[in-house]
Amino acid sequence: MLVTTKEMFEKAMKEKYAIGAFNVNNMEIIQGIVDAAAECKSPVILQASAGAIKYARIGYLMKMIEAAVEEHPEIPMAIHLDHGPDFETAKMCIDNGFTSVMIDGSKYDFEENVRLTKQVVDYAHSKGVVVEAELGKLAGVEDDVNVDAKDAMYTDPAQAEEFVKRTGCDSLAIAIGTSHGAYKFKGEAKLRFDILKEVKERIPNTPIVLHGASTVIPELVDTCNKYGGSLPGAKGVPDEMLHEASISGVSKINVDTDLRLAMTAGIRKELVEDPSVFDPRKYLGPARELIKETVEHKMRDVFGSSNKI
Ligand code: PH4
Ligand code: ZN
Repeated sequence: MLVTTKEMFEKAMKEKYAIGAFNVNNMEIIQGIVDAAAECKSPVILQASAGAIKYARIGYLMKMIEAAVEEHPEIPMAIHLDHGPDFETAKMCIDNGFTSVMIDGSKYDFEENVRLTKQVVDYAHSKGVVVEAELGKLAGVEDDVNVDAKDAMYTDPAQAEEFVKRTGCDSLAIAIGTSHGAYKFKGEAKLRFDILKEVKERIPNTPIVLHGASTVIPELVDTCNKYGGSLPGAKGVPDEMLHEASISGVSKINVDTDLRLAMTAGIRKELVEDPSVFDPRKYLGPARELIKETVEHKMRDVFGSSNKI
């Protein structure tokens, strides 16, 4: 059934687990994710970025998600706008049936982020839709960035408290050292759990969101590389850290890169192993299966959302 993330997060916060939010761009990705959720009996968030909406077109995305909801009526599913860039995009998604939207004002200064977020919150709440906002910078924390600059990127817990109070947002994405993509850390992976703890102390009732949280699963990277890809030095957030986050107050964990890797690994392997293949079902089918296995692993072994419907 289609639900808002509000109901999902209430249960997740009480029972200390996280819900996976997986980026969708086409049918095989949607089916792989939803089949995994059904197998694990897990709630799931399907999220689309502005880029995904431009690529797949909003009508197609909504109809495919509608089909997924019909196929699995027992699974709580939310449809969420990821990184909404402006009020107009958020409004368009709300008007098209999304159950939650993110407004990403993190590129603006604090006051402008508050203003924009509040504008989206007012419209969304009037339509029964919930809002995720972001505070702090998710830019890759590079080795050569000096300590002061690194500290400026992380979310300031006191500001987070003020931000939530002034905007009325329903959940908050924070920066504690993750970043988007396949190259998150140059050296050892490190997340600022101390900042997460302080944020939770200040806003215990606000669900916290972790972006840029793919593991960059080494087996998938190896398969890509083995079959002609080139992803040297790719590195993500280890499963153990994501598990710790999910029992420490993070309620939503975003995953896109691992799905991209699964899809690419599956397609590369099939095409290289049998160069005579030209039926897309022959390589998209195995790729969809690899996405399903990847999502199942996260729900069951890392996020703890299995059997939580
Ligand atoms: N996201 C995914 C953003 C995808 O414009 P676009 O479709 O490329 O945007 O919000 C994440 O937090 C994913 O994190 P990951 O890269 O670690 O999977
Ligand atoms: Zn993100």
